Amino acid sequence: MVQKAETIWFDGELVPWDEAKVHVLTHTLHYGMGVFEGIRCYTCTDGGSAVFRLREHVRRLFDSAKINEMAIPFTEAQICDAIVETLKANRLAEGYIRPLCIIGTGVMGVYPGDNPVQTIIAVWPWGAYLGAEALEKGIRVKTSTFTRHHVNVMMTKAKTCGNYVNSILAKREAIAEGYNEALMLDTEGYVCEATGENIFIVRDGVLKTPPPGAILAGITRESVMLLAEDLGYTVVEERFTRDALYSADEAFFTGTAAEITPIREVDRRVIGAGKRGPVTAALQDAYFKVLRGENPKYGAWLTRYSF
Ligand code: PPE
Repeated sequence: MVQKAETIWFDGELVPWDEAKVHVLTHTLHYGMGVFEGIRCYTCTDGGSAVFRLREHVRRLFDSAKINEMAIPFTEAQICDAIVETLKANRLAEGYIRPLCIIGTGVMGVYPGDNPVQTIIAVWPWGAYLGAEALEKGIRVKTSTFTRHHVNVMMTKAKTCGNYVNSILAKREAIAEGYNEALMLDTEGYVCEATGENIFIVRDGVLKTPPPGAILAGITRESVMLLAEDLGYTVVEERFTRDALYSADEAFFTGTAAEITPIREVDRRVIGAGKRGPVTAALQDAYFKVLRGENPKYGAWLTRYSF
């Protein structure tokens, strides 16, 4: 169960958690055209808290809305401010932030007409996405029978609600078969991403991640690429096949929710030593230092707040 907070920001007002409701004829409920973000905030070592890469996430929310021809009746700056206001109102020092824009009621039918775009911002405490042990021990992954979206079937650069039906199908299948997460291939059979994470492999100290294409270009992915270069690793954006993953020294997923999660097994093949590898561990360490405000080089990635 999601851990309740007190209030949810709803079109400019903070409303009590239990009263943040929409009508059953909300267009998005029927057809899936909505856009959202997932953002995390962390407590900092020197006190207070910080939202990680707030502006980049809010920018992607607006990009997603533009791609889907949804006009958000707020500015990016207003949404950034509203997120901080919601965190403070709920006194949330560390957790997850979920902005969501939906198409409201009005006409029914696929064509959404002039139905209003409604915006909510919910925040709640959320621990490790793939379980407490996952960050340390790694997870077991299975290649999905479901293919990731083709770039001309869904707009893969948009974080659209409906895109996640494909993710849910794959995730349910993986969990039902005893795995923690699904690996999704693109329509040509190359490794693409997971249901809510990007993927990296490491071989001989070189990191590889699929290029922007059918993937959601993750903000964690970009952050990890920069941190890996700081640590002296070469990073290439290049397509690779599942057999390259099977024979990698290390593999890991990145995402706001999943952070940096090691992969210890794929399709019954043990990856590397079958536990978190040294490159993954070094990147986790560098990433958490940034999130906790311990790396001044990336101070601009943090929006500080306290209450
Ligand atoms: N690919 C997909 C499909 C995806 O949903 C995410 C984020 C990523 C890659 C990584 O993107 P970024 O967070 O910018 O590094 N998935 C969000 C939703 C997860 C959920 O279950 O809901 C997240 O991590 O917040």
